[in-house]
Amino acid sequence: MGAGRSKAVATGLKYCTLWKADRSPACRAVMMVLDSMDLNITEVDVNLDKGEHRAPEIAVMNPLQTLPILKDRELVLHDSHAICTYLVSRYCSSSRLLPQDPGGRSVVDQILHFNSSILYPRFQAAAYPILYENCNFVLPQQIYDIESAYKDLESMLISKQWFTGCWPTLGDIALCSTLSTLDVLVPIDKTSPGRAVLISSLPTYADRKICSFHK
Ligand SMILES: N[C@@H](CCC(=O)N[C@@H](CS)C(=O)NCC(=O)O)C(=O)O
Repeated sequence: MGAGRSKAVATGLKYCTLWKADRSPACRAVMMVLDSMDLNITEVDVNLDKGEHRAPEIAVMNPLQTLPILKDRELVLHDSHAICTYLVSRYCSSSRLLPQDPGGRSVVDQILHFNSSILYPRFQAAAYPILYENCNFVLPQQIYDIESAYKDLESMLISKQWFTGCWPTLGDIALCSTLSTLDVLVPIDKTSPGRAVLISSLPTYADRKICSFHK
């Protein structure tokens, strides 16, 4: 596992370690949040294809045997949404990524729940047969479900540039990370104006950044 390939920069958060796989949208969301706060932590690459996430030292931290996993001193978290909200609440002085007022916070939570309960499971239903069952195409039901999620997202963006309002927040990062992988599985039609807005909000994985959020 990652020990040999881990990146120990640890400028700001020297007690934090993230176990991650770059192909995972959940992991990339955490990495984008870190980037957007200009924070570095120790990153450990875990190879999902080799089943490294099921190794005993991982299972002891996360009984669900999924990535990402964040450890900050004695605290261990294993859900990307919880990790992102923790990192921002703990280490970000600005409230732009995660508003502190109850109304603004609820709007972000609402989007995070949409990602966690609707979009991410649809990504998994489409990707897992390809990743783990030798299937080499996305099944018709999964295409239908993902297309219908695209329609819902398009509606959520009417008269808004970002899912949570006037600027991008944690909710946008989580959705955009999932969407960037979904777009590979079921391409988003770039010719429709609503879909063009959707695609324009996608991050380029190359630099893991959507934009500078915290300023
Ligand atoms: N709700 C979790 C989902 C985490 C998850 O399912 N991660 C996937 C990678 S995208 C995983 O580790 N899967 C284990 C596997 O493929 O066996 C989160 O947001 O962190």
